[in-house]
Amino acid sequence: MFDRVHVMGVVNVTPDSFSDGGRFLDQTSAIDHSLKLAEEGADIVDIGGESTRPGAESVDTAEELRRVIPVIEKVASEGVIVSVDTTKSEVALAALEAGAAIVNDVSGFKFDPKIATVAADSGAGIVVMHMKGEPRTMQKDPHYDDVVAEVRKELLDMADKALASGIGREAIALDPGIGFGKTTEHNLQLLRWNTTLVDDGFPVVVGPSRKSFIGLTLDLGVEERVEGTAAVVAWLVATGAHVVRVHDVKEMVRVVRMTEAIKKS
Ligand code: HH2
Repeated sequence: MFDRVHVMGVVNVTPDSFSDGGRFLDQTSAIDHSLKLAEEGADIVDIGGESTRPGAESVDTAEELRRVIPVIEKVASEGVIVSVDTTKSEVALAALEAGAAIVNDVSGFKFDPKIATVAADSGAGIVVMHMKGEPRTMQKDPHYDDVVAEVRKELLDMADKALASGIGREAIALDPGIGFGKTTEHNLQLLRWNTTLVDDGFPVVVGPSRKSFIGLTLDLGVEERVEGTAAVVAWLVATGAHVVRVHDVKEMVRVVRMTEAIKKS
């Protein structure tokens, strides 16, 4: 399916993202950072204009378009593969027209089902991610009887929806949504059983980067989670994930290549 694990670099053109909020809000710094991530080895640069951190308020469509479209246009024109991190079909459509190749929908078509049609009509790749609830409230006591089985089933249902909308099987990737309506233990369980999801035959994208389950496990703040992220990335490569979504691209490309070398030896 993939000859090697792909690294997706994160660029948040937002004032309020949990780890890089406000750093790339102006277009020049967002473009420069995107190109830097590509130079450091990102296979895909994921550009988003709305934070989905727990408790985040939503952003209106016009503002999200204003934040991301000029950045996507420029970065894609430099030959970088761009994904757009959005839950809105209007933003997804404009991003694809501006040169994005992939739509990364953290709501898995739940917030705006028309995203599936936009992806189908364009032939773009689509990442469907699992989220329980919505960002404003998702971390208020999330409950599962069996987190691995439930997330897997919901992801396969979303994949069925994507296929029914006319999206090609090869264009669909699944993401368990680390930190989206999950406790630390839920996140650790999903990672522990990553092979279960990988076995379903769709590419698997996972975004553990700097997230609070790492902070809670190691008792570290958001600026000090790079080693914890590295451990998760190594585990994901070892257990068969296809794409890792990370902020620290230079470091994680090295972790990915090293772990792959062991795996392939
Ligand atoms: N996590 C975040 C955002 N988008 N997309 C996918 N496919 N998988 C993820 O795990 C994922 C995602 C949250 O991280 P970040 O973009 O750094 O923060 P924020 O939502 O605050 O902008």
